[in-house]
Amino acid sequence: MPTAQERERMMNTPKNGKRAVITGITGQDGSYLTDLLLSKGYEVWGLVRRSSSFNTSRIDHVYQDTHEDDVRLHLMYGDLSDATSIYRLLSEADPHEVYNLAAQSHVAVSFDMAEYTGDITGLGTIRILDALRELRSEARFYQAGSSELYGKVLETPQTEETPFYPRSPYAAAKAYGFYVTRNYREAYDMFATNGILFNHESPRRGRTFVTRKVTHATASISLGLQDTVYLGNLDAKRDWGFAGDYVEAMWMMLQADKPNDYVIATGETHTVREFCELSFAEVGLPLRWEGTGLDEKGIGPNGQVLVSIDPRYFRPTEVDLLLGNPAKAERELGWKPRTSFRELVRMMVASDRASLGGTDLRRAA
Ligand code: NDP
Ligand code: GDR
Repeated sequence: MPTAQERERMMNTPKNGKRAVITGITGQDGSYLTDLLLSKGYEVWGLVRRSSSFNTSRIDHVYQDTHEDDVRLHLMYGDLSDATSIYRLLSEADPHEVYNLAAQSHVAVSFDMAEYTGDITGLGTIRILDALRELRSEARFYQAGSSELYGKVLETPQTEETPFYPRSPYAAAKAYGFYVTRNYREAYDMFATNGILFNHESPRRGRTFVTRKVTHATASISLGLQDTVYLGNLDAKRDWGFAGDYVEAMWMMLQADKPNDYVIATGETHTVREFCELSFAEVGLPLRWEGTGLDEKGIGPNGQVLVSIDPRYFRPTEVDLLLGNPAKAERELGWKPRTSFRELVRMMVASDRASLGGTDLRRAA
């Protein structure tokens, strides 16, 4: 989370007269984008789902009571399944920019909730585009596309020209969102842009995604609170970047002269196994691997089993390898990733250790 000083700076930047709507504001990316836009002087309007428990922890540090003066962050209840709530938010906020980040974003869950994923992750996009059209809004629109679109990859590295081959209900729904965004750009001359973002992680990543699951388990095991973490496919390769860098790319895409589609990636790929190795090494527990297939284990220095396989985490169809080429984004937007893979793992482990009451081992050393 930002320091008190950073928050102070963020909330006290003079307004720049621009309003942005963010769907998915309570998620990982929504929270980083909110920090970024507030620090640039935007007024931010977020769509929040009703939940029986609080679901705003990632944006609590910038929450403002509506009774305060000069409120910069407005939250409205709504849901991407509910066109009326989307329309109401857009008409009230009258935004200059709209970032559609809301989604049922978990690939494995999309196999269990395929229809729901299609409704939110796919149709949710058209509900926003249609509301903008009805309102005759001139807002610039960002659609959160995904490297999952490439699925069973047809070339490596993947670029904006690489054909799609979705491998899950989630990816198929994102393909719909991608194509309607492009279609509304062409049909109605809307400023509608697709970001094709490769995996990006952070201390605010949901704990059921593999990186955070591993860094949280690393912290927990290092503090004696857990023995083993159970994972699925250790051989999957991903191009992992830092979410804080990636939300800057989203903003840059909407400042461009023309709408377009951009790959945002680091240009490096690593296996889940390598991620585990770096993560456990951070807390002084170097891993060695023993066994194969379902019997493979990650063993710690004293022979303890730190990583084990649970086939429950295998997917009916897997995406084996993702590696993006962000050259177009660098050339046209001037965007480049700033955080290395090692720095990302280190940041996540340190944050998880701190949240569990442990010290930062590097500082202590
Ligand atoms: P998260 O899962 O962290 O956040 C998803 C957000 O969507 C949450 O705010 C969630 O609300 C909200 N949401 C879910 N369902 C609905 C609904 N029915 N109506 C309204 N809001 C809903 O995702 P990320 O922040 O990681 O990702 C942001 C977007 O980028 C997503 O669209 C994702 O698919 C896409 N993406 C992400 C990548 C990544 O590596 N992180 C890579 C490429 C694309 P709540 O908090 O209440 O659950
Ligand atoms: P992904 O992210 O499916 O790429 O989607 P996730 O972290 O869930 O999986 C990455 C890879 O790790 C393998 N894996 C496991 N995954 C999870 N969740 N849990 C495990 O225990 C585990 N063990 C191994 C997976 O099989 C997979 O190969 C993320 C989401 O943010 C999407 O919304 C986004 O579009 C894509 O990234 C780009």
